[in-house]
Amino acid sequence: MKVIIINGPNLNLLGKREPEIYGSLSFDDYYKSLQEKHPHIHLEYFQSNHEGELLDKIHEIGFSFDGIILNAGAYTHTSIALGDAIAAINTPVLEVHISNVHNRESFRHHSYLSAPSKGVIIGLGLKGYDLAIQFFKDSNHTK
Ligand code: CA2
Repeated sequence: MKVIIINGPNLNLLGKREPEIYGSLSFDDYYKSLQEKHPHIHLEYFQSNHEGELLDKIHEIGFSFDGIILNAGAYTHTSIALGDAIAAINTPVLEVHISNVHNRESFRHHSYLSAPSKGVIIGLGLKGYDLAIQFFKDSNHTK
C-alpha cells in the first residue's frame, strides 16, 4: 500500500514559527514518528513552496498510489488548478489542515480542494495526518 503526504507552502517552517497555531514539532520529526507507527505501508513525503511542483507531484503519483494526504497550505484557498488536479486523478485525496481554518480569518474558510477530495480533516493538529493514514489503511475506499 502506497500513501504520500504532500505539504504545500510554508509548512517547512513547522516547529520554527507560530507554535501557538501550528505546534512546536518539525514536520520531519513528526514524519519519523509516522514511519515508525506505520512500518508496513510504503509512506512518502513531499513538500514544496511552488504550486507547479505540487501539481507535478499529484500528476506523477495520482494513478499509482493508494492515497494522497494533502495539506496545500494557503494554495487551498486560491488554487483552482490544484482542485482540477485532484478531480483528474484516480488516487483518493484526503485534505488535511493542522489548524481549524473555520475559526480563523474568513479567507481561510473556502477550499478549492474539498469538493474533489474524498474527505477533509481539519483542526486536529499533526494528528490529522496520522488519522488520514489510518483511514487509508482501514478502508476499501472508492473515489
Ligand atoms: O492549518 C493548516 O494546516 C493550513 O493549511 C496551514 C497554512 C494556512 O495557510 C492554511 O490556511 C491552513 C499555512 C502554513 C504555514 O505554516 C507555518 C508553519 C509554521 C510557521 C509559519 C507558517
